Amino acid sequence: ARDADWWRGAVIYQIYPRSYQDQNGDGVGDLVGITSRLDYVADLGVDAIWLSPVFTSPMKDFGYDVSNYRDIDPSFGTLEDFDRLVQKAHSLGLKVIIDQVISHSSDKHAWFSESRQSRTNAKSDWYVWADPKPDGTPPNNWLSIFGGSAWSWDSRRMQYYQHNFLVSQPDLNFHNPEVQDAVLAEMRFWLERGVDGFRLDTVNFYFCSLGFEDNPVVRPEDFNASTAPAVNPYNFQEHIYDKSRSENLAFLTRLRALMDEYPGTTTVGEIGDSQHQLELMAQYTSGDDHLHMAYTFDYLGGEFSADHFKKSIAATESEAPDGWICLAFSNHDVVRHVSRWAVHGQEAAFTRLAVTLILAMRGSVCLYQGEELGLKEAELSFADLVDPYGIEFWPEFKGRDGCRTPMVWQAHVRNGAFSTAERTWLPVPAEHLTHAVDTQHGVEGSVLEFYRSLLAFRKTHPALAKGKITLLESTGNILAFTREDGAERLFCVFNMGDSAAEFAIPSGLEPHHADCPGVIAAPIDGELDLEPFGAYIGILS
Ligand code: TEU
Repeated sequence: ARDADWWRGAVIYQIYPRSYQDQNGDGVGDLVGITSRLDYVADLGVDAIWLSPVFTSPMKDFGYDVSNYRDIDPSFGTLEDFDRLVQKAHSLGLKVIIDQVISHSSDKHAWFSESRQSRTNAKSDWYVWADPKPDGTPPNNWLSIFGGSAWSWDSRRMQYYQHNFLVSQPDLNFHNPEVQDAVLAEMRFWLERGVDGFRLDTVNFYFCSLGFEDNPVVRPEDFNASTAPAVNPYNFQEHIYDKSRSENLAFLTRLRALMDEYPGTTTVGEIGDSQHQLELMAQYTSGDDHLHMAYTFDYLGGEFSADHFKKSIAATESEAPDGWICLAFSNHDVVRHVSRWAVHGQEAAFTRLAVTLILAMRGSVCLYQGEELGLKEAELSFADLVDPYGIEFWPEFKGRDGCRTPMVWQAHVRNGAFSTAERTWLPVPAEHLTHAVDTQHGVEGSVLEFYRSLLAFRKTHPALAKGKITLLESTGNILAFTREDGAERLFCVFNMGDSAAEFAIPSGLEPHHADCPGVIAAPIDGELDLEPFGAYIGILS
């Protein structure tokens, strides 16, 4: 029987296709390569994979600029390769979530080629076009996240088009119902092919204000975007007109109706670059007529401290008690969490604590390829960079290449056995080779085996996946909560600091040993002594 709710509390493993496994030797990962590694993925004990985009693309933003939503980019393979990947995944019990980048397309998409021909053609209104100001300058002060104005001049239409990211990523006009119909039809194409869901890129960017009002300019100290670098002028605007419009809810209802035609499928929306990310998450995941899940940059950008996590958990539970958050500490857009939350000399303990924590919090979980090996951010030189975002803001912001380097499978094989090519699209860091899969597989005490045993532990404790979360009072570096569903109640305590700490167990609670991997602490006289970055998970009767 199909469990239509499989996504609640599911663990999703994100694969960045350019960097997982190259099978044809061109230095770029591909679908056949990924398929050959799915046994490894299934063996980890995750429920699903999320594939970053594999569609036809000029690769200006490495796949997040799609020029044909219905085909596979030749560098990744063919539609047949895709079908075989899905088949293999399903045979291993893995769901397949693909990335849909519909807020914008590539400027090489046929829709945009047509739209830019004239102001009167059938698709003239498919993108966000606007007249210049009388002096010829852009319609307003909106900025692109990747640098410069959000407007580019088109000399044929004698108008500007809007783009939130690269000049080559023109923004689709969702106010036009034909555009909504068109993107939903593209999604149906993949549902018919058997995918289990979509990760929706920049789901809060679909609608901008067609009044084209200037965004308010704010002082640097008043704006606190979680991930955009401080050197980026985008940080010094309050983005109230260029995205996150309320019209989006009605569109998400249409999208959900499509998903509901394919029972057992799911959606996870990415809510980025917003000061109101929690409110948006609450709205977008409310009821059963919007998204199934969403993630924000709260844990991808915020600090690693008990205070921050307490606040975020409390806010999520009060703002979006029914919403299903998708938790992630790392992905293809941010510095790998072991490096981002720099923990001098205690990486081993930190890595274990972080995954124990994320697998204990309420939500579904995205793990990012390589974190199960304990990989740190790759240190690259400017000459190595390919990410336009990093190239633009170097050296204050080093971009996203450092988290996108190839997966390392074998320590003593060229390119870590990722590829036989002379040169790979991003270098394989020598430091990563010492963490390669073959150095950890089956090795007791390795990070990889720790992830595996913890994922197995989670499977046998349904309260961790689907239970309600209740914060317990704590001070200092301690974060404590219970997880509870009908059948069981768990008691979870985390020392998020790099020195030992103690926690007095609230009276009335008597936790018992739960056999959670990595837990060495045991309550003595109502007190828990936790090592630096130590965790405790026990069963309450
Ligand atoms: O990211 C959207 C987004 O919010 C980014 O600005 C994010 O904050 C930034 O990359 C963090 O460093 C999505 C994709 O995940 C990203 O890879 C794409 O480049 C972007 O959309 C444009 O499609």
